[in-house]
Amino acid sequence: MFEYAPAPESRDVVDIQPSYGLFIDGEFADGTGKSFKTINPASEEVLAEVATASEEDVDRAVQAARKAFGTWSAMPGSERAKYLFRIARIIQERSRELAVLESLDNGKPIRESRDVDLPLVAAHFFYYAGWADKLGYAGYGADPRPLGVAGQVIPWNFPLLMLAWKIAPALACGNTVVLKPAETTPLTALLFAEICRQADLPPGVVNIVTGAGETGAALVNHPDVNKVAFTGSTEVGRQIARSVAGSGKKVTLELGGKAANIVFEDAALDQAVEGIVNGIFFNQGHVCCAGSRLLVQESIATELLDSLKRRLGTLRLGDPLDKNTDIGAINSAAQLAKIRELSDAGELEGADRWSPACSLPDKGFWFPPTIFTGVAQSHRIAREEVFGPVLSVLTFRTPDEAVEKANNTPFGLSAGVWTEKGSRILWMASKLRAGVVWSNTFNRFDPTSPFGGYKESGYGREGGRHGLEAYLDV
Ligand code: TXE
Repeated sequence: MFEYAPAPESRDVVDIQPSYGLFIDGEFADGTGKSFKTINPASEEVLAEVATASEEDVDRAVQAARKAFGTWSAMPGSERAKYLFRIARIIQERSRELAVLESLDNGKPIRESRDVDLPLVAAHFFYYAGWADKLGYAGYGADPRPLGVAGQVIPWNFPLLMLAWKIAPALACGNTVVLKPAETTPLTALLFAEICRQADLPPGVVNIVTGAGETGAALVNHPDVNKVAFTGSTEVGRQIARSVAGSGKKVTLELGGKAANIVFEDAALDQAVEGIVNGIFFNQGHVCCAGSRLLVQESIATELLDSLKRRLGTLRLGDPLDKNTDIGAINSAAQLAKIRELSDAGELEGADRWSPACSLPDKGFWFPPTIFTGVAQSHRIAREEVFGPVLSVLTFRTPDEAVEKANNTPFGLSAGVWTEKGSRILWMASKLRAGVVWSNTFNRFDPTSPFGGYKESGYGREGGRHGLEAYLDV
């Protein structure tokens, strides 16, 4: 029997200041510009006022990173590793505080920030710390060189984890960093800045500039930035690719997705149901590799959908700090509006909408777990990234048809295959145009595995040995 942990987690474990400045050259400093409010999406309560970095602030941060680059890149890899190991250990020690802050600022269930995000964040720092003194053995020649200053722009769905994916490999390779967190989730990046100080990381090696798209644009377009790493919308990814074209900057882009989770009639159905739920409802569906299209073999469609609906009826939506919560708050009013708009379009285009009986809190941004059946490939909910707890169900008869439908998308980030047949798994994996293919599981991550997409899902790989390539001149 499943035993529930006592609920809820206390928010008193975090000390949120009323206002935050920028982290430049090892110090928290006031910006020269304006400020913005970051709110708790589950209650709409203002958590803090955060500085908006102007172009001038971004310039100061880039200059600090440039100044630090000389010493940091010249330091033996074994020394850089010590700092990264230290950061990883402090993250573990302060993981409860980080997890609570992440759930407050993002809206994700504490069970996810505590049990998924934070362990992975620490694991990425440990993993890349291990590479820092072995770069000569990474297969890129004896003496691969760091690129210089990395300008990194990250989204709000996994604020700390995206920070770890970006900062850990950059520092291990000897680069210095200016990172801009998303405007709706800046707080854990600022707590991470404090951790850098606690770890005695030399000033300027990591700089954090907060703000919205203008701050991000000032960073990626700064002439003294050598490498741009971006995770976010395909639209902004395109803009960035255009604006840095011809500048000599190296670029990696991790953009949207519209993954197919493909269930064959011989699959273990109970496991598949859990995988479908995890695939689309984990983190409220705010996941670039979310299994947002369920492709189910026609012969088992009714049985699978019945059991999926029964399972959805047991999901608990509510307070992100409650340890029993499965589905937290939608990250922002803007994202909620987008989810509503696409779901309404699904109904208008003729798909059937279903959600379990579920009452939504009065305050905050919420959307119930939702399934659309009778979805055609031409429907917007089958083509566009909803980035919310919305599953579109399509059916297929043959493996060829499954492949054709799965690949019929402008994206190519991930896919899932559920079958007991090993040969079919291998055949499907060879046909699917997706950077990651999971089989009989979904949404599994590991720092040793490269992650990234085909087509409009972007280019470059993060994670694993391949993740080093993005930060080295080889
Ligand atoms: O993304 P943006 P938004 C998708 C998802 C979502 C949609 C919109 O479908 O519904 O994008 O989300 C910074 N130059 N993904 O509006 O705007 C911005 O400040 C430089 C998928 O939040 O791309 C933030 O830090 N930076 C995705 C980051 O880009 C700019 C994760 C992402 O914001 C900028 C998030 C500019 N011109 C959304 N404009 C994934 N791949 O996981 C904005 N930013």
